[in-house]
Amino acid sequence: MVSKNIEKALNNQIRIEAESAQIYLAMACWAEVKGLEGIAGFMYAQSQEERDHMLKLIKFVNERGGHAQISKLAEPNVSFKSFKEMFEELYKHEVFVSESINELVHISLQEKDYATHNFLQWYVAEQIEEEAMARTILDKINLIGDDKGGLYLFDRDIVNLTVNTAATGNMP
Ligand code: OFO
Repeated sequence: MVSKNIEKALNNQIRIEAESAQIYLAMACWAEVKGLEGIAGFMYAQSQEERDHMLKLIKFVNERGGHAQISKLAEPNVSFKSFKEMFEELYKHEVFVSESINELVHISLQEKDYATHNFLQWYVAEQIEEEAMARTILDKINLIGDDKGGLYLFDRDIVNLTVNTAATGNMP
């Protein structure tokens, strides 16, 4: 059984994961209309992963005697100055999500809710992976600079990153 306090904190995380899915969906659309198909594919996959993160939390809350709340979401940013700026936003957002997961872990320990604490370890590991991936992408973007040929190759190669993350099994 989850306490009211834990239920509220988990529901807040459900909203954050849902907003993450929307944020990356908007990024996918921006890239797609710009003809950056590889980047769009990557963002669509990221968005789907976030939806899976949300669903995994929803199931957990409902199974533990709570009631998962589907709430109103903040509108995502729909346009970007550059694809670099877009990936910087993705990285910043992932850092924010990690902080939010850390806070959840902290609350679960305070409440001695070891089941929730154990459940959250999957998210802790996932965030390490996502932050590392975002940093790797930003490093590559900084290498490319303004080189159009570099952008072409980046857009082509990011597909492999999408495949790799899908293969590591992020499904709930
Ligand atoms: Fe990328 O954040 Fe979910 O957990």
